[in-house]
Amino acid sequence: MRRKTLTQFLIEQQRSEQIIGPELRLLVELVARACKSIGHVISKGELGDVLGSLETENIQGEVQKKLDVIANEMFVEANEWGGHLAALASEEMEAIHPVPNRYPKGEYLLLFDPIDGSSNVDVDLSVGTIFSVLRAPDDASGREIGERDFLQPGNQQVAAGYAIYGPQTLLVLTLGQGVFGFTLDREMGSWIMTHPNMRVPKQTNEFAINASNERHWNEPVRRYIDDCLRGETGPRGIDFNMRWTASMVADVHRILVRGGVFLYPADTRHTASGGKLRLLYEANPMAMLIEQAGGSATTGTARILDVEPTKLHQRIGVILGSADEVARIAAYHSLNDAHR
Ligand code: P6P
Repeated sequence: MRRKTLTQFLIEQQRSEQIIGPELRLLVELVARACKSIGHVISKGELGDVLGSLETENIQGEVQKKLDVIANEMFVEANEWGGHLAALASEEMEAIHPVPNRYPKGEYLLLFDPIDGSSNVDVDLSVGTIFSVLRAPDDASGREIGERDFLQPGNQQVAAGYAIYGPQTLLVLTLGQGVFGFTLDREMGSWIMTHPNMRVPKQTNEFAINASNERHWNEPVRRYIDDCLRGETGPRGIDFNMRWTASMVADVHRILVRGGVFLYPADTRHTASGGKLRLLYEANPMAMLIEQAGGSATTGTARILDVEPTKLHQRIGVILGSADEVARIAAYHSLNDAHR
Protein backbone atom coordinates (compact mmCIF):
# COMPACT_ATOMS: atom_id res chain seq x y z
CA MET A 1 0.00 0.00 0.00
CA ARG A 2 1.30 3.49 -0.86
CA ARG A 3 2.55 5.33 2.23
CA LYS A 4 0.86 8.58 3.28
CA THR A 5 2.60 11.94 3.00
CA LEU A 6 2.51 14.50 5.80
CA THR A 7 0.10 16.59 3.74
CA GLN A 8 -2.31 13.67 3.28
CA PHE A 9 -2.09 12.91 7.02
CA LEU A 10 -2.84 16.53 7.95
CA ILE A 11 -5.75 16.81 5.48
CA GLU A 12 -7.26 13.63 6.95
CA GLN A 13 -6.80 15.00 10.48
CA GLN A 14 -8.47 18.23 9.35
CA ARG A 15 -11.37 16.34 7.72
CA SER A 16 -11.95 14.49 10.98
CA GLU A 17 -12.17 17.99 12.49
CA GLN A 18 -11.85 16.95 16.08
CA ILE A 19 -8.09 17.16 15.52
CA ILE A 20 -7.07 20.32 13.67
CA GLY A 21 -8.35 23.24 11.63
CA PRO A 22 -6.77 24.82 8.53
CA GLU A 23 -4.64 27.24 10.56
CA LEU A 24 -2.93 24.51 12.61
CA ARG A 25 -2.51 22.42 9.48
CA LEU A 26 -0.74 25.35 7.79
CA LEU A 27 1.41 25.84 10.90
CA VAL A 28 2.64 22.24 10.82
CA GLU A 29 3.26 22.35 7.07
CA LEU A 30 5.41 25.49 7.42
CA VAL A 31 7.33 24.09 10.40
CA ALA A 32 7.99 20.90 8.39
CA ARG A 33 9.22 22.96 5.44
CA ALA A 34 11.54 24.98 7.70
CA CYS A 35 12.97 21.76 9.16
CA LYS A 36 13.59 20.45 5.64
CA SER A 37 15.58 23.61 4.84
CA ILE A 38 17.52 23.47 8.11
CA GLY A 39 18.37 19.81 7.50
CA HIS A 40 19.65 20.71 4.04
CA VAL A 41 21.94 23.43 5.45
CA ILE A 42 23.26 21.09 8.16
CA SER A 43 24.05 18.39 5.60
CA LYS A 44 26.46 20.77 3.83
CA GLY A 45 28.67 20.96 6.96
CA GLU A 46 32.03 22.57 6.28
CA LEU A 47 31.10 22.92 2.62
CA GLY A 48 28.35 25.32 3.61
CA ASP A 49 30.49 27.32 6.06
CA VAL A 50 27.93 26.63 8.80
CA LEU A 51 30.16 24.91 11.35
CA GLY A 52 32.01 26.42 14.28
CA SER A 53 31.13 28.98 16.93
CA LEU A 54 30.42 32.69 16.89
CA GLU A 55 31.82 35.18 19.39
CA THR A 56 28.31 35.64 20.78
CA GLU A 57 26.39 34.00 23.64
CA ASN A 58 22.66 33.29 23.77
CA ILE A 59 20.32 34.12 26.66
CA GLN A 60 21.38 30.85 28.25
CA GLY A 61 24.97 32.13 28.45
CA GLU A 62 26.01 29.44 25.94
CA VAL A 63 28.41 30.19 23.09
CA GLN A 64 26.31 30.27 19.93
CA LYS A 65 27.16 28.02 17.04
CA LYS A 66 26.88 29.59 13.59
CA LEU A 67 24.14 27.11 12.91
CA ASP A 68 22.13 28.13 15.99
CA VAL A 69 21.77 31.65 14.58
CA ILE A 70 21.30 30.58 10.94
CA ALA A 71 18.62 28.00 11.86
CA ASN A 72 16.86 30.46 14.16
CA GLU A 73 16.61 33.04 11.38
CA MET A 74 15.43 30.40 8.89
CA PHE A 75 12.75 29.18 11.29
CA VAL A 76 11.42 32.68 12.03
CA GLU A 77 11.35 33.70 8.35
CA ALA A 78 9.65 30.47 7.30
CA ASN A 79 6.88 30.72 9.88
CA GLU A 80 6.09 34.35 10.76
CA TRP A 81 4.31 35.33 7.47
CA GLY A 82 1.51 32.69 7.38
CA GLY A 83 -1.19 34.60 9.32
CA HIS A 84 -1.68 31.76 11.85
CA LEU A 85 0.83 32.97 14.47
CA ALA A 86 0.64 35.77 17.03
CA ALA A 87 4.28 35.41 18.12
CA LEU A 88 7.28 33.11 18.30
CA ALA A 89 9.81 32.34 21.06
CA SER A 90 13.15 30.59 20.74
CA GLU A 91 16.04 29.35 22.82
CA GLU A 92 18.20 31.67 20.70
CA MET A 93 16.16 34.85 21.21
CA GLU A 94 16.09 36.59 24.60
CA ALA A 95 12.67 38.18 24.07
CA ILE A 96 9.60 36.88 22.29
CA HIS A 97 9.24 37.72 18.59
CA PRO A 98 5.80 39.20 17.85
CA VAL A 99 4.70 38.65 14.24
CA PRO A 100 5.63 41.88 12.38
CA ASN A 101 2.75 44.20 11.51
CA ARG A 102 3.35 43.64 7.78
CA TYR A 103 1.86 40.18 8.24
CA PRO A 104 -1.61 39.15 9.49
CA LYS A 105 -1.66 37.68 12.98
CA GLY A 106 -3.30 34.44 14.11
CA GLU A 107 -4.16 32.56 17.28
CA TYR A 108 -1.08 30.36 17.77
CA LEU A 109 2.20 30.78 19.64
CA LEU A 110 5.20 28.85 18.29
CA LEU A 111 8.12 27.99 20.59
CA PHE A 112 11.24 26.26 19.33
CA ASP A 113 14.82 25.22 19.87
CA PRO A 114 16.22 25.59 16.35
CA ILE A 115 19.20 23.29 16.81
CA ASP A 116 19.09 21.09 19.89
CA GLY A 117 22.47 19.55 20.67
CA SER A 118 24.26 21.94 18.32
CA SER A 119 27.70 21.00 19.69
CA ASN A 120 27.19 17.68 17.87
CA VAL A 121 27.06 19.34 14.45
CA ASP A 122 30.83 19.95 14.28
CA VAL A 123 31.46 16.23 14.84
CA ASP A 124 28.69 15.00 12.50
CA LEU A 125 26.43 13.51 15.18
CA SER A 126 22.63 13.76 15.18
CA VAL A 127 20.98 17.04 16.15
CA GLY A 128 17.39 18.24 15.91
CA THR A 129 14.82 21.02 15.96
CA ILE A 130 12.18 20.94 18.72
CA PHE A 131 8.88 22.83 18.50
CA SER A 132 5.84 23.42 20.70
CA VAL A 133 2.49 25.05 19.82
CA LEU A 134 0.22 26.93 22.23
CA ARG A 135 -2.91 28.99 21.66
CA ALA A 136 -2.62 32.69 22.47
CA PRO A 137 -4.92 33.52 25.43
CA ASP A 138 -8.46 34.60 24.37
CA ASP A 139 -7.89 38.12 25.74
CA ALA A 140 -4.73 38.52 23.59
CA SER A 141 -6.58 39.46 20.37
CA GLY A 142 -6.31 43.18 19.78
CA ARG A 143 -3.39 43.71 22.15
CA GLU A 144 0.40 43.28 21.98
CA ILE A 145 1.49 39.73 22.80
CA GLY A 146 3.81 39.57 25.82
CA GLU A 147 6.07 36.98 27.44
CA ARG A 148 3.34 36.16 29.97
CA ASP A 149 1.14 34.82 27.15
CA PHE A 150 3.70 32.04 26.64
CA LEU A 151 3.76 31.06 30.33
CA GLN A 152 1.25 28.22 29.97
CA PRO A 153 1.69 24.70 31.39
CA GLY A 154 2.66 22.00 28.89
CA ASN A 155 -0.79 20.40 29.19
CA GLN A 156 -2.07 23.39 27.14
CA GLN A 157 0.03 22.49 24.07
CA VAL A 158 -2.05 21.79 20.95
CA ALA A 159 0.86 20.25 19.06
CA ALA A 160 4.52 19.36 19.57
CA GLY A 161 7.27 17.64 17.68
CA TYR A 162 10.84 17.52 16.50
CA ALA A 163 12.90 16.99 13.40
CA ILE A 164 15.98 14.80 13.82
CA TYR A 165 18.85 15.32 11.38
CA GLY A 166 20.79 12.05 11.42
CA PRO A 167 21.48 9.22 8.95
CA GLN A 168 17.84 9.81 8.00
CA THR A 169 15.88 13.01 8.51
CA LEU A 170 12.58 12.47 10.34
CA LEU A 171 9.76 14.65 11.59
CA VAL A 172 7.98 13.27 14.68
CA LEU A 173 4.69 14.96 15.53
CA THR A 174 1.74 14.86 17.90
CA LEU A 175 -1.52 16.81 17.52
CA GLY A 176 -2.87 15.36 20.76
CA GLN A 177 -4.10 12.07 19.29
CA GLY A 178 -1.00 9.87 19.12
CA VAL A 179 2.54 10.25 17.77
CA PHE A 180 3.45 9.91 14.09
CA GLY A 181 6.87 9.81 12.40
CA PHE A 182 7.62 10.91 8.84
CA THR A 183 10.87 10.20 6.97
CA LEU A 184 12.10 12.80 4.48
CA ASP A 185 12.24 11.49 0.91
CA ARG A 186 15.10 13.72 -0.20
CA GLU A 187 14.51 13.05 -3.91
CA MET A 188 10.86 14.08 -3.82
CA GLY A 189 11.20 16.54 -0.93
CA SER A 190 8.19 14.86 0.74
CA TRP A 191 7.72 13.75 4.35
CA ILE A 192 6.50 10.12 4.14
CA MET A 193 4.76 8.46 7.09
CA THR A 194 7.03 5.61 8.20
CA HIS A 195 6.18 5.42 11.93
CA PRO A 196 2.37 5.42 12.42
CA ASN A 197 1.22 5.58 16.06
CA MET A 198 4.59 5.35 17.86
CA ARG A 199 4.44 3.72 21.31
CA VAL A 200 7.02 3.66 24.15
CA PRO A 201 7.38 0.16 25.69
CA LYS A 202 6.41 0.31 29.38
CA GLN A 203 9.58 -1.47 30.47
CA THR A 204 13.23 -1.04 29.53
CA ASN A 205 16.79 -1.97 30.49
CA GLU A 206 18.37 1.05 28.84
CA PHE A 207 19.03 4.39 30.54
CA ALA A 208 20.45 7.66 29.20
CA ILE A 209 22.30 9.99 31.55
CA ASN A 210 25.54 12.01 31.41
CA ALA A 211 27.52 9.86 33.87
CA SER A 212 30.25 12.52 34.18
CA ASN A 213 27.81 14.46 36.39
CA GLU A 214 27.59 11.63 38.95
CA ARG A 215 29.18 13.66 41.77
CA HIS A 216 26.42 16.29 41.39
CA TRP A 217 23.39 13.96 41.43
CA ASN A 218 20.90 13.93 44.28
CA GLU A 219 20.68 10.74 46.36
CA PRO A 220 17.63 9.12 44.68
CA VAL A 221 19.18 9.41 41.20
CA ARG A 222 22.53 8.16 42.45
CA ARG A 223 20.88 5.13 44.08
CA TYR A 224 18.74 4.41 41.03
CA ILE A 225 21.73 4.44 38.66
CA ASP A 226 23.87 2.41 41.10
CA ASP A 227 21.17 -0.28 41.23
CA CYS A 228 21.00 -0.37 37.41
CA LEU A 229 24.80 -0.65 37.18
CA ARG A 230 24.82 -3.62 39.58
CA GLY A 231 22.95 -5.53 36.86
CA GLU A 232 21.50 -9.00 37.30
CA THR A 233 23.41 -9.61 40.56
CA GLY A 234 21.95 -6.43 42.05
CA PRO A 235 18.47 -5.45 43.24
CA ARG A 236 17.16 -4.99 39.68
CA GLY A 237 18.02 -8.56 38.72
CA ILE A 238 18.69 -7.57 35.09
CA ASP A 239 21.64 -6.09 33.22
CA PHE A 240 21.27 -2.51 31.91
CA ASN A 241 22.68 -0.73 28.86
CA MET A 242 23.59 2.98 28.78
CA ARG A 243 23.39 5.55 25.98
CA TRP A 244 24.15 9.31 26.00
CA THR A 245 24.11 11.29 22.73
CA ALA A 246 24.31 14.88 24.12
CA SER A 247 21.29 15.62 21.97
CA MET A 248 17.91 15.34 23.68
CA VAL A 249 16.21 14.87 20.31
CA ALA A 250 18.34 11.81 19.50
CA ASP A 251 17.85 10.28 22.97
CA VAL A 252 14.08 10.89 22.89
CA HIS A 253 13.83 9.50 19.36
CA ARG A 254 15.59 6.29 20.44
CA ILE A 255 13.16 5.99 23.36
CA LEU A 256 10.13 6.49 21.08
CA VAL A 257 11.48 3.81 18.74
CA ARG A 258 12.66 1.16 21.24
CA GLY A 259 11.98 2.36 24.81
CA GLY A 260 14.36 3.58 27.49
CA VAL A 261 14.59 6.24 30.16
CA PHE A 262 16.29 9.64 29.79
CA LEU A 263 17.53 11.51 32.83
CA TYR A 264 18.77 15.08 32.99
CA PRO A 265 17.82 15.66 36.64
CA ALA A 266 18.18 18.90 38.53
CA ASP A 267 21.36 18.34 40.54
CA THR A 268 23.43 20.23 43.14
CA ARG A 269 24.60 22.70 40.42
CA HIS A 270 21.01 23.68 39.64
CA THR A 271 19.76 24.92 43.03
CA ALA A 272 19.12 28.38 41.57
CA SER A 273 18.31 27.50 37.96
CA GLY A 274 16.08 24.44 38.52
CA GLY A 275 17.89 22.27 35.97
CA LYS A 276 19.76 22.40 32.68
CA LEU A 277 17.04 21.73 30.10
CA ARG A 278 14.50 24.39 29.16
CA LEU A 279 10.90 23.86 30.17
CA LEU A 280 8.92 25.61 27.43
CA TYR A 281 10.72 24.51 24.27
CA GLU A 282 12.53 21.30 25.27
CA ALA A 283 10.88 19.55 28.24
CA ASN A 284 7.24 20.37 27.45
CA PRO A 285 7.19 19.30 23.77
CA MET A 286 9.17 16.14 24.52
CA ALA A 287 6.92 15.37 27.51
CA MET A 288 3.81 15.70 25.31
CA LEU A 289 5.28 13.35 22.71
CA ILE A 290 6.34 10.78 25.30
CA GLU A 291 2.97 10.83 27.11
CA GLN A 292 1.06 10.66 23.81
CA ALA A 293 3.12 7.53 23.03
CA GLY A 294 2.22 5.90 26.37
CA GLY A 295 5.33 6.92 28.33
CA SER A 296 5.80 9.26 31.32
CA ALA A 297 7.67 12.53 31.82
CA THR A 298 8.43 14.00 35.25
CA THR A 299 10.80 16.35 37.04
CA GLY A 300 11.68 13.23 39.07
CA THR A 301 8.58 13.60 41.19
CA ALA A 302 6.07 15.93 39.43
CA ARG A 303 4.46 15.60 35.98
CA ILE A 304 6.28 18.02 33.67
CA LEU A 305 3.15 18.95 31.71
CA ASP A 306 1.51 20.28 34.91
CA VAL A 307 4.40 22.63 35.85
CA GLU A 308 3.24 26.27 35.84
CA PRO A 309 5.98 28.28 34.07
CA THR A 310 7.19 31.55 35.61
CA LYS A 311 9.84 32.56 33.02
CA LEU A 312 10.23 32.12 29.26
CA HIS A 313 13.66 30.48 29.48
CA GLN A 314 12.93 28.58 32.68
CA ARG A 315 14.97 25.42 33.25
CA ILE A 316 13.82 22.15 34.79
CA GLY A 317 14.95 18.61 35.65
CA VAL A 318 13.73 15.97 33.19
CA ILE A 319 13.18 12.24 33.62
CA LEU A 320 11.14 10.68 30.80
CA GLY A 321 10.53 7.47 28.87
CA SER A 322 9.21 4.00 29.65
CA ALA A 323 6.40 4.47 32.16
CA ASP A 324 7.36 1.68 34.59
CA GLU A 325 10.96 2.96 34.82
CA VAL A 326 9.91 6.59 35.35
CA ALA A 327 7.53 5.41 38.10
CA ARG A 328 10.36 3.42 39.71
CA ILE A 329 12.59 6.53 39.77
CA ALA A 330 9.76 8.50 41.41
CA ALA A 331 9.60 5.73 44.05
CA TYR A 332 13.33 6.22 44.75
CA HIS A 333 12.56 9.91 45.35
CA SER A 334 9.60 9.14 47.65
CA LEU A 335 11.68 6.62 49.62
CA ASN A 336 14.39 9.23 50.01
CA ASP A 337 11.90 11.84 51.23
CA ALA A 338 10.40 9.33 53.70
CA HIS A 339 13.83 8.73 55.24
CA ARG A 340 14.57 12.45 55.69
P1 P6P B 1 25.45 17.74 28.47
C1 P6P B 1 22.06 19.95 24.35
O1 P6P B 1 22.89 21.04 24.70
C2 P6P B 1 21.11 19.72 25.51
O2 P6P B 1 20.34 20.87 25.72
C3 P6P B 1 20.25 18.50 25.25
O3 P6P B 1 19.93 18.34 23.91
C4 P6P B 1 21.11 17.35 25.77
O4 P6P B 1 20.35 16.26 26.26
C5 P6P B 1 21.89 18.01 26.91
O5 P6P B 1 21.88 19.42 26.68
C6 P6P B 1 23.35 17.54 26.92
O6 P6P B 1 23.94 18.13 28.07
O7 P6P B 1 25.63 18.40 29.83
O8 P6P B 1 25.53 16.24 28.52
O9 P6P B 1 26.32 18.32 27.38
